[in-house]
Amino acid sequence: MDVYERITRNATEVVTEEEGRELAANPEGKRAYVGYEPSGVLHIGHMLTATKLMDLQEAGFEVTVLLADVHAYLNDKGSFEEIRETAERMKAQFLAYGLDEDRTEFVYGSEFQFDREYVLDLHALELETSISRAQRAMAEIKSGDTVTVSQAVYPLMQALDIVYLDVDLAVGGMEQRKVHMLARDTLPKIGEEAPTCLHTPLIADLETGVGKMSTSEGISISMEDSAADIEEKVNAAYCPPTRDPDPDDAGNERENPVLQIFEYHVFPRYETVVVERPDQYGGNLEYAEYESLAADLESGELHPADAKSALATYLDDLIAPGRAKLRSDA
Ligand code: NAL
Repeated sequence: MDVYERITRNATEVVTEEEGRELAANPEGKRAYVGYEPSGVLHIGHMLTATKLMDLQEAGFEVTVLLADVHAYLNDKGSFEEIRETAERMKAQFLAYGLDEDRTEFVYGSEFQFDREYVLDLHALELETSISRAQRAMAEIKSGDTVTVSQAVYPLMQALDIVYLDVDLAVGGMEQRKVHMLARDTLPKIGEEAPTCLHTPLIADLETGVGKMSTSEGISISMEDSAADIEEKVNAAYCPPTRDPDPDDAGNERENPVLQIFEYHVFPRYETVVVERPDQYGGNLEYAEYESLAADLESGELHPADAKSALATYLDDLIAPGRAKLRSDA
C-alpha cells in the first residue's frame, strides 16, 4: 500500500488533499495528533481514530494523544479531579488496543494550557472569533442543552492546542470537522499556520442504521463489554441482507453498521477475515478485503446472521486486551 493510501484509507476527507500528499511524500518523523475528552472507558468511537493512528504509525508518523482534561471540564464532564483519574485509565487502554508504545506520546492538556503565553494567545483567538462561529463549531461536540461561555472557549483552545503541540496532522472524527475548519480560518489571523486535518467517518447507530452511534443515547460498544455483551449488541444490530433500498424505507438513508464496523475496525487489523459456517450451510468463508465481504452480503451468499456472529468474534478479540487491563486496574 502506498503511503498516501495508507494514511487516507477509510478516512472521509483530508483537508486539503494537496497538503495530505505533501505529508505522505515525507512522513518519517511527522507528528499526527488526536485529542480525546477523557472518559474512563474506551468506546468504539475512540477505537476508530486509534485504528487510524496505527495506520499513521505504520506510515512513519509519531503520534501524540492529547488527554484533553481541561476540555472535558469545559464540556461539563465532571470535577477536574475525576477527569484526571479517568484519563490515566484511558491511556492504558489505548496501548492495550494496539498503539505503538514507542511512537505514542500522551500529553495532558492541563500541562500547557495554563501557561501565560497560551492564555494570552487564547485571548487573541477570542478577539478574532464571533460567538456564533464558536457555537456552530461545537454543535456536534457539546453536551447539554444550554449554551455556556465554556463551549465557546472550547474550540478556540482546541485550535490553539494544534499549534502548541507542534502537529503536522490533526486527526479526528467528522464531528470535529467544524472545530478544525475554525482552526484553519482563525489561526492565520494570529500569525499561525492552518493545520492539515484528517477526518474519520462516524458509524451509524447500531440498532437503526440511522444517525450516528453515540455513547449518550442508543447502544454503543466499549471496552467494558463482555464477549456475551458484544454478541448480544451485534445480534440486535441493523443489518439488511442486501443494500437494495427497502421499499418501506424510501428516501430514508440507512447505513449498515455491521458492514461499517467490518470496514473501519476489523479489516484494517486482520490480514483475512474468516466467517465460520457449518458445512451444511456451505462451510467457512474467507475474505482478504472488505469489498468482497460486502459483495457477498449483498448477493445473499453471506447471511446477516453469519456476518454478525463473525463480527462479534473479531470485536471481542480486538477488545479483549483492553478489557483485561480495565479489570486488572479496577
Ligand atoms: C480534541 C479534543 C479536545 C482538544 C483537542 C485539541 C487538539 C486536537 C484535538 C482535540 C476532544 C474532542 C472531543 N473535541 O470531542 O472529544
